[in-house]
Amino acid sequence: MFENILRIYGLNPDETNVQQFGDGLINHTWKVETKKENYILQKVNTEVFKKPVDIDENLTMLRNYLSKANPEYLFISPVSASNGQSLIHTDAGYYRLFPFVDGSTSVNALTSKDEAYEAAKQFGKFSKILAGFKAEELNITIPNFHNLILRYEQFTEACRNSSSERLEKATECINFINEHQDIVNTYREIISNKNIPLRVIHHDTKINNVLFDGQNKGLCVIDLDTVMPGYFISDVGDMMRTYLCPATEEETDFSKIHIRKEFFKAIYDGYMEEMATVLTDDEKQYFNYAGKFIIYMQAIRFLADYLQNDVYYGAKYEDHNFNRAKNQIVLLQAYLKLEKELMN
Ligand code: ADP
Ligand code: GN1
Ligand code: MG
Repeated sequence: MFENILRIYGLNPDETNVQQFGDGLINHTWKVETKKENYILQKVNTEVFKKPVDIDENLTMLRNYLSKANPEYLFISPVSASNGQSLIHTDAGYYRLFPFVDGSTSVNALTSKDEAYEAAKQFGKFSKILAGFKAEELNITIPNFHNLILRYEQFTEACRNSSSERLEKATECINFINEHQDIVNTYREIISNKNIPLRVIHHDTKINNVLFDGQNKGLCVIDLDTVMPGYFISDVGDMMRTYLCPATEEETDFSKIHIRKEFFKAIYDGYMEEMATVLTDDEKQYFNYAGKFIIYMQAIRFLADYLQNDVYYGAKYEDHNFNRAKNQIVLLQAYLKLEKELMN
């Protein structure tokens, strides 16, 4: 299956080793090893990204801007195939190839607060260098991706259309989501505040979208498919969702879910080291709202997917998305308990 694709990139299939790689939920990712170099091959999920060309154009715009604004910045550009294209379209789908960052690692959960600091700094640096880029020039690769008002509407729609069996199982979770609609109302406030601008936002700052070197220093951010105009709460919030807790969203032993306060400080320090001079005073007021915004939205997204028979995230076992939603609700409960103390 890969032979044709590898040849388009000028690689000899007989001299390459191709293995599935990473834990991304959306695209298919493989590591391609050759005698000379290693690569990451990805098949774009076109159920999620309806127009892969839009992503490819965004990557080109970002690369062009970053190479001038900060030539030292490590930006992982897709490799051009022999036809000169960085996105290839075959009968099997859309593919792109990235250079594998040698010596890099990625993790699904953080063990030290220094890693949280490093990762937050990498995402902060990305937004800071791009602060002069006109965010509205980017293509919108997933419309309304982090629009919480719409996500809430999709969730209520999913409740209406769910099977009675799944609806019954999810009742407690659904009630929790409905009782916390104040989180949606705060989002309304934010988007109508003229002092909270749309910026170039990564929109997927979970921990396995940062590469680390062998000494656990942040190297660069990856997974740029959802880089779009957005609000800073999206990036800060997903860091809180995935760095504060020692357990991942896959954990089903919910007793392992708790918030590590010192990791909050590490996120704040790392991100603010880059972004303190960029964010407005109004944005800074919402720093700790960011955590509940994204955890709540992720709970809604997993729960809505469960109610719709797992069409978006897929499920590796029967109640997978139900458990992920419950996990995120437990995380949100823990976050809400500590919310007032976190900034101190
Ligand atoms: P997805 O959209 O499915 O999450 P990612 O682009 O995040 O896909 O890639 C999945 C995983 O592959 C990452 O978490 C990381 O471990 C690894 N990866 C991706 N790009 C590179 C790269 N250029 N060098 C090294 N590892 C990479
Ligand atoms: C998806 O692609 P990946 O695995 O980095 C998802 C994110 C979710 C995340 C939850 C395009 O991210 O929004 O937060 O799963 N990406 C898309 O793990 O939906
Ligand atoms: Mg990813």
